Amino acid sequence: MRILILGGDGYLGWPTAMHFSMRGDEVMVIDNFAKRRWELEEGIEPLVAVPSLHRRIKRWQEVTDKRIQMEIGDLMNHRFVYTVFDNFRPQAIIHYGEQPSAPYSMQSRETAAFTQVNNVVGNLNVLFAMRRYSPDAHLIKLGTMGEYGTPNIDIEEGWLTVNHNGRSDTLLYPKKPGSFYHLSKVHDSHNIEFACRIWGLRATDLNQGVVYGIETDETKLDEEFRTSFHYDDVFGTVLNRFLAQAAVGMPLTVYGQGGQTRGFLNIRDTIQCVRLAADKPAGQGEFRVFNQFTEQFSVKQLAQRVAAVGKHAGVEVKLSNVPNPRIELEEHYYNAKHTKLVELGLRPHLLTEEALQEMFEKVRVHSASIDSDAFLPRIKWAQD
Ligand code: USQ
Repeated sequence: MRILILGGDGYLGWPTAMHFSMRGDEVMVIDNFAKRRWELEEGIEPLVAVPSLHRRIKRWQEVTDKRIQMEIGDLMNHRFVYTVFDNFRPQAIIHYGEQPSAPYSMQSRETAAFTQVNNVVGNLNVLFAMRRYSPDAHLIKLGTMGEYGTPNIDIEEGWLTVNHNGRSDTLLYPKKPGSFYHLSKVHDSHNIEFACRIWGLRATDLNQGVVYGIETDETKLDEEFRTSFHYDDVFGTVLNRFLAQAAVGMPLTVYGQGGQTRGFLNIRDTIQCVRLAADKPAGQGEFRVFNQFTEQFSVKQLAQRVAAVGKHAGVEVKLSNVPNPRIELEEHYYNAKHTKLVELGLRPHLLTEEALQEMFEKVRVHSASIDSDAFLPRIKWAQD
């Protein structure tokens, strides 16, 4: 299959590119290196420096004798997007190419506006390019479980059948997201559903939970294939942050009461889910939504489990209830369906004690380079 990966330099995009290339697909990655620029702006670095994309692709060819193609450019530039689609004619497009951080989007008017324009317009350009050059291609779009928020009813996979005043219809599930970033993904979902409905495009929206983990089968093949692991307050997701905090014996930053419950998945399962979606594409005109996570935990439960793993390794780790910089429910109902990917064959890598211990040790090896200034949350959702 000819697979175009948008955001191929990122935490998830690069391991995905290696995975499809390894199994023999023709892979092209696109990136504009915006994430590397945001890291400089925010004064943060990944746990281990990540070699340039050029270098990783060159090394990939040396080690595996397989070629990953690359185009450097911005999805906001529709001429660039059109040229790529015209030349490559993808059969599947895996779209990770967006600003992925909720805190970044809540930093200022400028970063909120940037996040929404960047994500929404970039995605629109992809939809128009598909219509023009690859109308039969399958869009696999990374959405987020955060689109739903934490409603006081069960969360369905994308759609909800509503009975109202004696009539019934199946509508996109109502959204109650918690940041301007999460809202950008809501807007994307609506635009994609509309494009499927009016132009007959095919798309799978993967509403992904919080990803954790440091390696995949392919990143392990060579030192230079590592992916970008963040533990800072802007790009670090909660479990990755807790692992880094525990590795240096710092208290775990549980925001507020820690009753916030979310769906989680291992980075290996991100790759697996995307592959399952690619291999069993949506039908022409179909907008398909899968909730992509394997287990749910509260923040407090996760912190307690990481502290136990630290203790087992001889590190005393405390939990610290820091004032919550976000506006979110800290105790709430949470029951999100997630059966569709399992029906397609997903075999989850669950968060066992062994898996946690292994990740903890992998992070601990690099503890000397961990900057503990990156642990405290600097960005608040509301002014004091
Ligand atoms: N949290 C803490 N302590 C921390 C960091 C986070 O208690 O040090 C809490 C937050 O308050 C929140 C939960 O952990 O309740 C998750 O926060 P997060 O930073 O791990 O995740 P989030 O901001 O929701 O965003 C991440 C990714 C985003 C993806 C989303 C999936 O950055 O790209 O869309 O996870 S989900 O959360 O399911 O919407």
